[in-house]
Amino acid sequence: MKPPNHPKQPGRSRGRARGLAGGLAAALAAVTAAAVGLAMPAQAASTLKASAEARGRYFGTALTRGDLGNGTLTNLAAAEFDMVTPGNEMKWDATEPSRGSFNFGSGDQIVSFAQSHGMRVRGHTLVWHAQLPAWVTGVQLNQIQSVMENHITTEATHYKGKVYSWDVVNEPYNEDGTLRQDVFYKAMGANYIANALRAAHAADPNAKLYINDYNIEGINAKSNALYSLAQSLLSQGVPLHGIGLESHFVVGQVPSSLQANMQRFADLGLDVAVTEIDDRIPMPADSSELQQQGADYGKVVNACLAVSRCVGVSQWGVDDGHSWIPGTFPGYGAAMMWDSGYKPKPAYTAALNALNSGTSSPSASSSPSSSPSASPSRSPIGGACSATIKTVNSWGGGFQSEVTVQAGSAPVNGWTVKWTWPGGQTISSLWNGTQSVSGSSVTVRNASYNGSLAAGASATFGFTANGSAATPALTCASP
Ligand code: 9MR
Repeated sequence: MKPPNHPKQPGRSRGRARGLAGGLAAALAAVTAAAVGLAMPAQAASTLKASAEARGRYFGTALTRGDLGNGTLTNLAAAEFDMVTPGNEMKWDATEPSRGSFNFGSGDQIVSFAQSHGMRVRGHTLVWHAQLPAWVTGVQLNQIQSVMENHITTEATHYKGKVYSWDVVNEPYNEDGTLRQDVFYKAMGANYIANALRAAHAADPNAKLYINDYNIEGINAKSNALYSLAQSLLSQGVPLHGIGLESHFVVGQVPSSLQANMQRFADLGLDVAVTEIDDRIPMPADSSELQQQGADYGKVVNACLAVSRCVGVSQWGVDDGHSWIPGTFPGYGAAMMWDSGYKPKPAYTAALNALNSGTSSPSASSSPSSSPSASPSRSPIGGACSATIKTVNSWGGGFQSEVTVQAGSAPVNGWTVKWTWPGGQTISSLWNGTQSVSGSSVTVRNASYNGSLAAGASATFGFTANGSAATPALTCASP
């Protein structure tokens, strides 16, 4: 199936990620939050979904039915994401391949995967010029409205109560802000959009109804046209609830007006969501481009966090090995937060740090220390704190761990966790704490925002490391 034409954006830049040391960045974020009265997350977390939930957001991914057969990919998706968009399975060609004959089998499989992992679903998509079976364009124009409404009603009724939202109308605009002259427009003019939204609302009154498009992330002719349409639809009482910003970016080219653009739609009373983010890099990607990609992801997450009606961010896929980008943009790739070996990239750490601290700067720095320690697995019962470690992901040559620090029977104000690596492991990136390393000994202290724990309360920090996954004995102390 031919993908939509996403014009390549010229003039890519090769910037560098911001280089604030993590402790300083976290401290600045905390001070800024305190100064303006913003709430910091009650507890910074170590997965995208937990960190997003702590900020009242979701973090999603797109999955196809083919992906469901890949255990590594689905385990990672279930660990990190709490929202799923079916990549292809709810599109018209999949659900009504011939007139009046509906097939929801593949979409249902995505829904049941999501439900069994506590994830919600963004329905995608009811009306779109692409992945539209040929029979639709063969229908007489005076029958298109009833064909469209029947499709919407049948599909949205089938998934009633099972989807959080619907991309009711997908990619309706040309780049110059005119509406595409597709079969729906030819039959109904611009009214097809209101008709589609009304039909979807009648079928599933609780689903959030979206118009979704690409190249509308910044303020430009296309987003201006959508903004005018949204104003007009709302003034007519049409059930439009949100705007989906697909966000298929080129590295270094996240528009500077992203947040302002989100905010103007939010100010109309609409939700906004980043629905399909990826950030493609000319291949081969070098390390400065991967750092810039991290800055890009951080910028997008921070924009979403800054706009209270931005409900969440979804990446279009999980790892570089399954992304649509190389097939559609030859010469580009590496657009995801995980590489093709499922190893998290700087973009993952940047997104997580942005969620946890309001900054996309890295939160860890390595510096030598001379305080190796003994390693009982826990402090004594009733002691200041205890710490436990688990492996949350691993790949060839590396792994990701989460450490939970729990206060004992009294509150703690500051904590220090120490361990010794058994087999030459080295931390590559750490969040929600500050580390110092001496040979095989690691010391991690709390970040500025997660050191104070009530009796029995816990905080987590996480890291990625090189080497074989290991769960060394930890000590925890409160200074
Ligand atoms: O990821 C989808 C890919 O498998 C399909 O071949 C392609 C066909 O159009 O659609 C892709 O998903 C698109 C999404 O539905 C709408 N926005 C752009 C996405 C990437 O092309």
